[in-house]
Amino acid sequence: MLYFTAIRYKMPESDSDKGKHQRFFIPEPNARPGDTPDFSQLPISPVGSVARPQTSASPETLRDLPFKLIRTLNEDGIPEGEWQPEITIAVVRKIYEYMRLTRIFDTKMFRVQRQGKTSFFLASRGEEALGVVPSIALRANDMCFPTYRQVGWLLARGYPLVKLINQIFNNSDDPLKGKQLPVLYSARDFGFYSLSGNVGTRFGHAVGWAMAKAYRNSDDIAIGFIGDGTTAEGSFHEALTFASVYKAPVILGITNNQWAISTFTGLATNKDTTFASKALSYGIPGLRVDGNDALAVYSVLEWAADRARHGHGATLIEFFTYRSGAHSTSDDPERYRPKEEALLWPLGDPIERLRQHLLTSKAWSEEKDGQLHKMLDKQITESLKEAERIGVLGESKPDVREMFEGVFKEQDWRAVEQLKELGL
Ligand SMILES: Cc1ncc(C[n+]2csc(CCOP(=O)(O)OP(=O)(O)O)c2C)c(N)n1
Ligand SMILES: [Mg+2]
Repeated sequence: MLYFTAIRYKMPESDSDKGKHQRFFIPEPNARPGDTPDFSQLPISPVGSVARPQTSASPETLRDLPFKLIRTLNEDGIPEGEWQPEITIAVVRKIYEYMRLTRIFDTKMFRVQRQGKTSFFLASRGEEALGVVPSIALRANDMCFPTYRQVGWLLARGYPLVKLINQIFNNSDDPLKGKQLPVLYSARDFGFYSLSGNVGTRFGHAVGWAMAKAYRNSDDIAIGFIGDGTTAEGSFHEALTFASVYKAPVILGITNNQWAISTFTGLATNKDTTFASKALSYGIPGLRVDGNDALAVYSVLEWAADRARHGHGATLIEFFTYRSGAHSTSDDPERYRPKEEALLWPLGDPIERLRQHLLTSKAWSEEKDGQLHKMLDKQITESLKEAERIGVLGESKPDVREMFEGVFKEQDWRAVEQLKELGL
């Protein structure tokens, strides 16, 4: 067993260094279970304080942006500053509805896993804006290369709930025929590229897809996502090299939710910088945005999409947020972070903040809010019942023959042999 402790390395001593030693450094989060959470050192800019450059601005003029935080909604839910998006109240309401739908869906499906009806589930609690807002801000022909925490994209584009649940149950109507885990969705017609259990693969695929579109003179763009922890993988840097060298029309989003299962952001990047600042060495713009402020998220996406569609290339965006639930149904965050950390996150809850905005802008009421909740809850309960009638985990499954279909254009010899072994 390997123990990481502070190991002392004896360094060559100059006169002034006598007695000093270099210590092997292991980063540690500010607070562990039982400690009081401390967010005082987070680099958070005041609401509305960041200037919005022209979308045609050259990257050299944008070098301070990765160290600021773009925010629009103030404490009263009123937007401030240059990054307020041009958006109608009907679109804001739509964003809000789908964020609420995502939260209810996640909560119910998490419970369903505890009831043994599926093997695994993973929720996007606290990050609902990052699935729903891009889905609405980008066009139907654009393509999202998502992480597993962005089911909101599919919900906002009207992907049938029953189909999602059939996949989660891996029953006979699973649209992916048991080839994928629950939550690893794939829906090309909804602009949602296949998820993969191997984290970090999305960026390279997004850049390649975007390059192919540019090659064909299309103005479709790609958006790819990666988690904070996964930026420590080499594939992140390879994708950025291609994106910047070929000016790929792509938005590259880092979902910085502060945690990578049980490891904190300080293990993926030096605490004295930001994830967005990695853009600087690639010569592309890097933005940091409050991921719990749906209007700010919409605004930066519009900015980056406009650049990509007009030949100005890729933008790296750090969505600064907090994973307020467990990583997945297999995780217990109370073992590695203070229980109350999520509640004390200084940028609040994305759904509550948008609700407050709608209420203060008089475009919404408590009464309508209550009706909406009931309607969404009913929609999910009914879809759940319909999928349960087909069968939950183990009660029903896709035909084994389907496992061999739709993978290779021409059947692979191994699959042919396995089919024979099965007598099919
Ligand atoms: C290539 C690879 N390495 C490790 C894992 C195991 N794993 C799954 S999720 C995860 C943490 C990812 O954290 P982060 O990138 O911050 O994304 P988040 O879940 O916080 O959105 C790890 C290590 C994996 N699925 N794939
Ligand atoms: Mg993370």
